[in-house]
This record gives sequence, C-alpha cells and structure tokens, in this order.
Amino acid sequence: MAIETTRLGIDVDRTELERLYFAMARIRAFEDGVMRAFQSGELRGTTHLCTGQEATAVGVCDALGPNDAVAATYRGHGAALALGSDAEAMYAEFLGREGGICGARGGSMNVIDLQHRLIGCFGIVGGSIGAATGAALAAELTADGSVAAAFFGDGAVNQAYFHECLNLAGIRSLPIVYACENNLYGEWTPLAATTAGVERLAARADAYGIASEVVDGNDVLAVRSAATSAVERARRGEGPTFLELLTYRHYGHSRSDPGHYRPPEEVELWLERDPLPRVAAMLSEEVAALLHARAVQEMDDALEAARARPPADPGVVATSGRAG
Ligand SMILES: Cc1ncc(C[n+]2csc(CCOP(=O)(O)OP(=O)(O)O)c2C)c(N)n1
Ligand SMILES: [Mg+2]
Repeated sequence: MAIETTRLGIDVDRTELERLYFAMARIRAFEDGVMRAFQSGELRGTTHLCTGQEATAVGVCDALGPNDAVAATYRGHGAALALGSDAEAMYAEFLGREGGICGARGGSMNVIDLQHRLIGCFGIVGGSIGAATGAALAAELTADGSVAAAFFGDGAVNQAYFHECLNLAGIRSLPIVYACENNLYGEWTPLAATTAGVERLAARADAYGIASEVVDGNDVLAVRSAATSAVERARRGEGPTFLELLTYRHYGHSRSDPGHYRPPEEVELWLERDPLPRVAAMLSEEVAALLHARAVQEMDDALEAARARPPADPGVVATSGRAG
C-alpha cells in the first residue's frame, strides 16, 4: 500500500523533538531486550514486539492528559512505556520475577498499569476496543472530562464488537480515540485477504458518523498532531475519532514467526520509513547518538535488575492486586 509521507510543517522545538526521539528509542531498546531474553530462553511463552511501530504509541499517548485511559493490544509494550510504565517491572513481569508489573500473572501480552492510565493490553483481538469504549462510556456518564484511547490492529476491524462499540460511541458521542495500527498484516495473512474496503479502513467509521483520518503512522509528529486534534474534539464533547495509522512491524507477528511471507522489497521500503531515523535526521548526529545510547543503557540496566530479582511466588496467582 502506497503512503505519502506527511510532513505537516508542524513547528516543534528541538527539546520536543529530542523528547519524542528518546521516547521512541526507549521502546526500541526495550523490545531489543525482550528479544534477547526470548532468544536466550529466559522469557517463556511468546511475545509480540512493536519494533517499527514506536511512533503510533508515542504519538497517541503524548496527546493524552493525566486522567485519560488507554487500552492496547498484546503488541502493547510501546504504549505502556509511552504512558510511563516502569521498564524494570515490565521485564520482571515477563521473566516471572518478583515485583512484575502485574505480579507476574500477566506476562508479555497482558500488561495492566492503572497508575499510568493503562487499563489493559489484550490478547483477544479487538478486546482493547471494548475496554476503552467502556472507559469512554464511564467518562460520559460521570462527566469527569476524561478521554479514552484504544489501540488495535487492522485485523480487529472485522470483529463484531468493533462495530458494536463504534455504533455505541457514535450514538452517544463518546469521548474516545480509536487508534487503528494498520501494519498490513494480521498474523501472517495480508490485510487484503481478510478485509473488504482495505484501501481505507477509516471508511468504516463513516458508517457510524465518526470522524476519521488516515495518518502516516511512522511519522511521530503527524500521529501526535492527529491524536491531539482527536483528543481535543473528544474533550469538547464532539465525540469519537477513528485514526488509521499506517505502519509496519519490523519483525514477524510473534517471536515464533520469522515473517518470511513478506516480500523483501516491502520490508526494505518500510525499513526506509523507520520512525526513529526520521526524527534523528532532524537532530544533530551527536545528540541522536547520545539519546540512543542513553535509552539502550537504561533498558540494559532494567533487564539486568529484573534478572537479579527472585522468582515470583506462585502463590500470587491466587491473590489480587499488584504483588511485590
Ligand atoms: C478474537 C481473536 N481471534 C483470533 C485471535 C488470534 N490472533 C492473534 S493476533 C491475530 C492477528 C491480529 O492482527 P491485527 O489486529 O492486525 O494486529 P497486529 O498483530 O498486526 O498488530 C489473530 C488473528 C485472537 N487472539 N483473538
Ligand atoms: Mg495488523
């Protein structure tokens, strides 16, 4: 699918650019750590990396306020970090260590961090849509002024509850941002093989009277700008927005998937649109390198510290609340 790079001519000062770059570099470095832990056999089960999709997480989360709520997918490590979740506690979670962010009950796919506005990451495709729509309904009923955001993949737009939720949000003008991360694949199936109207998924929002925008999801400034407008619209009581964020995952669906079904030219094209170098190019080489090194060091330290923790007590499974 061809996309045009949207350079919106947004004025951003250098400090802002550095902050956004660092936020994305942290996610990249965190996921590299997850990959290493998986490859060494320390991290059991599976894990879904968001490497390549950092701009969607950072751009949307940056537009939200302190009382807003976010629901994300099993590919949600980036959203958690962008919201402020603790990297060491996340690694501890994935490694089954004491003090894991969900008491080592959830693992890689199911991060929840209410302190940082993350009401859940969901293994059920589209589960985030239901949770965030519920949060938006609560916001409307209590008139607390908060906004909800749901991250979900292109594969979720065929789920029945996607339609039920958008209908409800449309009817009640709920304060919600639907952030569809269109990375062209659902597992190893190309979008066009499963989805009608693939040229513009955002068109599905039209049916429910919901405003929509197609955005270059690898341009953090474009994502943040579109998300900011959507959040402001929601806060003004003007209802939901559907953002179709065009992006690409650098790796396969999960760690057991090498992604060989993707044409090499397609992968190459999207690597050229990598969201990190695009922001680095707006910074000095020296500053970009420094921020990158700082992010790597932080995540290396977090992984080491998580490794040094004792294994979680299996008894926490039967308890509620954050353990450790
Ligand atoms: C309800 C449901 N059906 C099927 C699955 C199996 N499954 C897991 S991920 C996935 C693909 C989802 O693709 P997409 O929504 O595009 O998200 P992406 O992984 O590309 O970020 C499927 C079908 C599931 N987890 N939940
Ligand atoms: Mg997808």
